[in-house]
Amino acid sequence: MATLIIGTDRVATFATACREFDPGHDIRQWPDVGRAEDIRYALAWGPPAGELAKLPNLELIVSVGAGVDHLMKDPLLPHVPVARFVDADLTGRMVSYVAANVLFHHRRMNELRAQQAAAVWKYLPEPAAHELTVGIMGLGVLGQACAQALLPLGYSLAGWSRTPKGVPDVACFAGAIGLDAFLGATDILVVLLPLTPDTRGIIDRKLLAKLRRPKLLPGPVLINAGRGGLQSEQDIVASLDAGELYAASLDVFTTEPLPPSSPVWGHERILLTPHIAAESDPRAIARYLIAQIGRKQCGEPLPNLVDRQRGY
Ligand code: NDP
Ligand code: OXD
Repeated sequence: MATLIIGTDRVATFATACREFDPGHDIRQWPDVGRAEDIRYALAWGPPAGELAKLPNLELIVSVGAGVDHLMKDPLLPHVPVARFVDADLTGRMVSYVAANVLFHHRRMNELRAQQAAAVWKYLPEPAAHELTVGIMGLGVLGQACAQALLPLGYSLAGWSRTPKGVPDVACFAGAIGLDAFLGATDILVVLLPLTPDTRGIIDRKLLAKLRRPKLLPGPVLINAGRGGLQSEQDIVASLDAGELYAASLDVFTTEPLPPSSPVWGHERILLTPHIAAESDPRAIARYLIAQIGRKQCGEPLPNLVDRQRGY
C-alpha cells in the first residue's frame, strides 16, 4: 500500500516531509511509480493528464492546493474521492496577503513610493477604512477568513458566493442575481473564487466598470489571489489605463509563469506576485495527507471533498 506524489515541482520536498512525519509510509515519487498496483493514494498538483488513470487501485487523491482546477482539467481523472487542501497555515498566509494588499492600495503606497523616487513631498488624500467596502468574491474558507481579519481594521465588508450565506458583519450577496448589487457596493474587490466552467473569465472590463468609485481614492481596486483563468489581463490593463480602475494586485495569471511579453510586468499600477499568496507548507501537507489517509483506512468521513459536478 503506497502513496504517489505527482505533478508538483516540489515532489522531493513533500516526499521528505511525509517520510519524516510517518517513517513507515511507503512514499513513491513520480515518475518512479514502481508497481502501479501498489498505489492507493496520490498527492497531486497538476499531474500530467492520464497519469492518475494508470493506477488501478487508487482510492483517494489529495490536492496539494486549496484549488483543484489543476486536477479537474484531466479528462481521465479517476472517479475516486478528491480532497482539497484546507489548513490553518495556508489560510493564515492568504489572510496576510489579502490584508497587506488591501492596506497597500488603501494607503496609496504605490504612489507614495513613486513620490519618494522623485523626491516629491506631497499630501495624498485617503479615505478612512470605514469609508471603504472590501468586497470578497468567494465567501468560502479563505474568503471568510479574510473578512474576519479585515473587520478589526475598520473596513466595511461585502461578500459574494454561489449559494446564499449569512456571515456576521458582512453584507452577503449570492448568485448571478446578486452580482451587480455586490459590485456596486464594492470599492476594493478581492477575488478568492475557484476556477470552474462557471467562473472562468468572470473578471473582465465590463465587470470592473460596475465597481463603486471610492471617496478620496482615484478609483476602485482589484486584488486577485484566486486563479488567473478568472481574469482577462488585457481587460485589467485597459481598465487601469482608462482610469476605470485605480490599481491592482495580481498573484495569479492565465499563463504561469507570466510570459515576458505581458504588459502586466511593467504596469506601474499593478503589484505583481508570482503565485505566492498562500503557499502549501510541506509539513502541513504531510500532516494533512497522512490524516486523510488514516480516515480513509478507518472508513471515517473525509473532510473537504470536492464536488465533481460543481468543480470545486
Ligand atoms: P472554497 O471552496 O472554500 O470557497 C469557494 C467560494 O467560491 C465559495 O464561497 C463558493 O460559493 C464560491 N463560488 C464558487 N463558484 C461560484 C460561482 N459560480 N459564483 C459565485 N460564487 C462561487 O475555496 P477556498 O476559499 O478554500 O479557496 C478559494 C480559491 O482560492 C481556490 O479555489 C484557489 O483557486 C485559490 N487559492 C489561491 C492560492 C494562491 O496562492 N494564490 C492559495 C490557495 C487558494 P458557495 O459558498 O456558495 O459554495
Ligand atoms: C492553492 C494554490 O490552490 O496555492 O492552494 O494556488
